[in-house]
Amino acid sequence: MSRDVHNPLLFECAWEVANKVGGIYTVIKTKVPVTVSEYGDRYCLIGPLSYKTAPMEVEAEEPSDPHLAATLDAMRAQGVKALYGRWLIEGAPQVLLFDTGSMYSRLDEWKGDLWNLAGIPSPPNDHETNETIVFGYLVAWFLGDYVARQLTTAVVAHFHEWQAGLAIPLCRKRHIDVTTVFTTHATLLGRYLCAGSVDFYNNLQYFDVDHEAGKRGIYHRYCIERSATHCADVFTTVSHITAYEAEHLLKRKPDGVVPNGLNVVKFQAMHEFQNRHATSKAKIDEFVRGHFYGHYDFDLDNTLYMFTAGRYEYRNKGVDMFIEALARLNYQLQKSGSAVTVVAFIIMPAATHSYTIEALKGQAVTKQLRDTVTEIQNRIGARLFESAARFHGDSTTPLPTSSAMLSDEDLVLLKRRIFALKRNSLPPITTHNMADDSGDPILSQIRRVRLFNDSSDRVKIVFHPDFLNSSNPILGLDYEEFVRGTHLGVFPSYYEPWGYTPAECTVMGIPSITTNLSGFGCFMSDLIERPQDEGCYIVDRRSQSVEDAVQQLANYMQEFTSKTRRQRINQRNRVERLSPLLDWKNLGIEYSKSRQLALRRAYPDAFASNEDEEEDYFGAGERQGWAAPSVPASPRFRGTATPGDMGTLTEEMQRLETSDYRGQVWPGAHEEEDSYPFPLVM
Ligand code: G6P
Ligand code: 1S3
Repeated sequence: MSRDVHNPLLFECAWEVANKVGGIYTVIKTKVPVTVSEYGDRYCLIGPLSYKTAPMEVEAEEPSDPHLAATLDAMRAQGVKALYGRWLIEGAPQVLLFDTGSMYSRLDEWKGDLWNLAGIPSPPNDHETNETIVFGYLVAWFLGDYVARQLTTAVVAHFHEWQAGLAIPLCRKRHIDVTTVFTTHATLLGRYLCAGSVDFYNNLQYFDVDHEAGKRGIYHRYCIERSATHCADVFTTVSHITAYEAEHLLKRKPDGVVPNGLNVVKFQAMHEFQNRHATSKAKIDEFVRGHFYGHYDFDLDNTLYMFTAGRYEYRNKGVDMFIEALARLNYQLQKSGSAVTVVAFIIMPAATHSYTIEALKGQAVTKQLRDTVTEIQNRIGARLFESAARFHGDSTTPLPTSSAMLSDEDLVLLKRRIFALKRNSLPPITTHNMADDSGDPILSQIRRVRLFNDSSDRVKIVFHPDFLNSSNPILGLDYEEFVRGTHLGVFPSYYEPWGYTPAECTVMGIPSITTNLSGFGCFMSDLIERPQDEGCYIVDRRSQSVEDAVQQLANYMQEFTSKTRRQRINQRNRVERLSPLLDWKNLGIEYSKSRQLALRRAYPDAFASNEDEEEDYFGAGERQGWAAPSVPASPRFRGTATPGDMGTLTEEMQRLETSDYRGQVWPGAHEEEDSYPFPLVM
């Protein structure tokens, strides 16, 4: 019996469904509204059941699809615990979460099966791999049972990253009638190799992958990743740079690139995002006054907030380069006698014990001072009013004088608060007690470049080794609110398949610096002629030395500090105009294409009589809702490029050679212009 391929069902499976760990959560969550608008209730996400977060994220309900209900009943009868319901996010999609813990009793059996079926080994004490195996077997079980009951409609099963990808080889080996898509957001080996001291990009094609994986103790994980890659009907990744990496490290050329988008929210009032910048900045000002108490000798009106943020991958996320460039910026600002102060924040979760006493004290003493000033202000107000109200117009009721308004008691109280601000030490670099203070790479580098928050330093540093949260007693802002209040995001990554942090800055109208080794950086420079003119600076970490790249970063930052407020406001407007480039409403089409390709590969006969329709589907006419940012001061786009053009998701890609990745000139690849099927500048 043939299945309906025109209204397929979609199961999208990831370890981060309703379970926030990192960037994949953002991909899935922000993409839901466009996927729901395409699939409605034919869409269901599958993830692991975390009893800690699921109650907040998911509302349980009964499945309306009788086949799905029957499948779950059958699985539950064998001891599987699962939660089915609605994920409480925009789009409210159906979600199915499996409790891996409920099936650990079968772990050994499944490990044996995996070895017999695919020759994939699994060492005993790797918890992450055990989770991956149990989860993969549960998902394959579910899909196999489901399509044995539901026989009329084609099923697309889309998997993200190796941790959710094990079901793919199982589906293939068991001939489960679904079509599969595998999207990788990085490669295991790439991440490991880059974190070491390897010249990664110049040697990509020469690595002995099995040997390298074995050396790092990740051979079994690598096997899972590689088998998911090879068994999927369609293989995609998030950027051209990672496509190139995947081709060499996973040995399959991706069918296409599916750039990550965001759910761009447009405010009613055009300048609302500027107002939000000012409001959030005022909250950061408040923190800074407290943190630098006793050394608050700089002008907040002439202070710029720069930051970097992300998972703590010191070298991969370019924190090494950021700190070195800050030291150079400090020197340049001191030498030029600049009145500007830069406060650079590093927001990266690390192992900590608690907040430092100093950090808490800073906020406490400034709060006390503020409360006292407010009390005195109220008393002065009352005295002032009283005295003014008593005026009769003769000399017995003199006009109020300023000296009579501040009482001796108030003055004493005020002095006590002021003296409490005295401090013998410099403002601390970090807000927390670090578990490994002496060995921490970020702190070590800060010590090496001697950025100690001295009064003479024009660049101050605050290392906040934890996620931000509005209920945080020290820096009480949510991440989004914090970003809005800053002036510049700095993300000089060495390994960054996409990089949501600069993308998030862009949609909030905050300029950022990234590199041409990040998927996002490459994406922007592929689309825009002079990204730096649009507040999207890209450091060249590919073709110049580390020394030159650091200097370029320091120069970009210094150039930024020389802007006037008016110039910064204009630049924020320009940055914010780039948001449509990153909107899922425009980028979601690449995911649609990948699913179509998967269906065509799995069910070629169903499409044979309908070729015209397919041609049209992949044609330019399908770019939904794409509108280039409007005049005035629109960025100059490269030719007719649109996000749709960025995608390369065609069968054609499989026939192309290594050198064909957009915008890349890689060692060993053909370097002649002619070898590019997609000209860099159209
Ligand atoms: C926004 C607000 C302005 C404010 C400005 C500060 O544009 O609408 O009222 O003056 O931010 O910009 P700055 O770059 O100095 O933080
Ligand atoms: C990965 O998360 P990461 O920070 O480990 O996936 C993200 C989503 O695709 C991507 O933005 C990031 O570059 C990758 O590295």
